Amino acid sequence: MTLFEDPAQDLALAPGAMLLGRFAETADSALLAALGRIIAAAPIRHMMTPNGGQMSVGMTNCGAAGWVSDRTGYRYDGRDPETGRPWPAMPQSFADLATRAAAAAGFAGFVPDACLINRYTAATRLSLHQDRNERDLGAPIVSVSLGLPAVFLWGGLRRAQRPRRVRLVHGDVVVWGGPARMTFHGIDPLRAADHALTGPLRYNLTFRRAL
Ligand code: MD3
Ligand code: FE
Repeated sequence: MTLFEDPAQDLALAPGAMLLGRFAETADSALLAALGRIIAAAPIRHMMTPNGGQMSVGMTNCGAAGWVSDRTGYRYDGRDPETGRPWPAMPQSFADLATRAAAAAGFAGFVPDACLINRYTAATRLSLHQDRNERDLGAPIVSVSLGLPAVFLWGGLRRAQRPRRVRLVHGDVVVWGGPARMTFHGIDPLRAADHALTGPLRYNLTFRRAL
């Protein structure tokens, strides 16, 4: 037993779910620089939900396919509906990080074809949901947190199950696969603060095998 536990430790949250503490921290500046180029080509927007509401999370995508929500439903689409052009290519540095993280969590050979970029400002939240629009549910999802910390809601396989709360900080990577792939999850309203690299923002990148 250690007296001072390393906060940047890997943690098996559940079978198939692994927190790789600060796995992406050394790459943070490069990731944020690449993110800036993606957002310049495919700006962050607040998508409509099928119910007619607007998402409080700002979103964009890179890669061969991007997650899209509109009045007709949720889907992956090769083009940005705002511009009609293909989403920006996934930077090799993004794909490499996702592949390395998945391998570290026991999912060798993960090659993402979609990266959803979520942007949170103060009070932005993401209600409990499952990610079920991907064609290959056998592949994991890799999530990378950058900027302000957030409280992750981690539920069960049924929506009614009360979620656990897990704090995610800058550089944390979480890999969700196998029996954890269909767990309900969300993000509590973001608390206003100032981060050295992102100011008032939190970004989350989720790497997926969608096509
Ligand atoms: C567990 N994003 O984009 S990341 C999402 O921080 C999403 O922006 C949150 O939920 C965010 O869909 C949470 C952690 C995460 C992502 C995908 C999962 C956990 C997951 C898919 C299945 C199970
Ligand atoms: Fe999700």
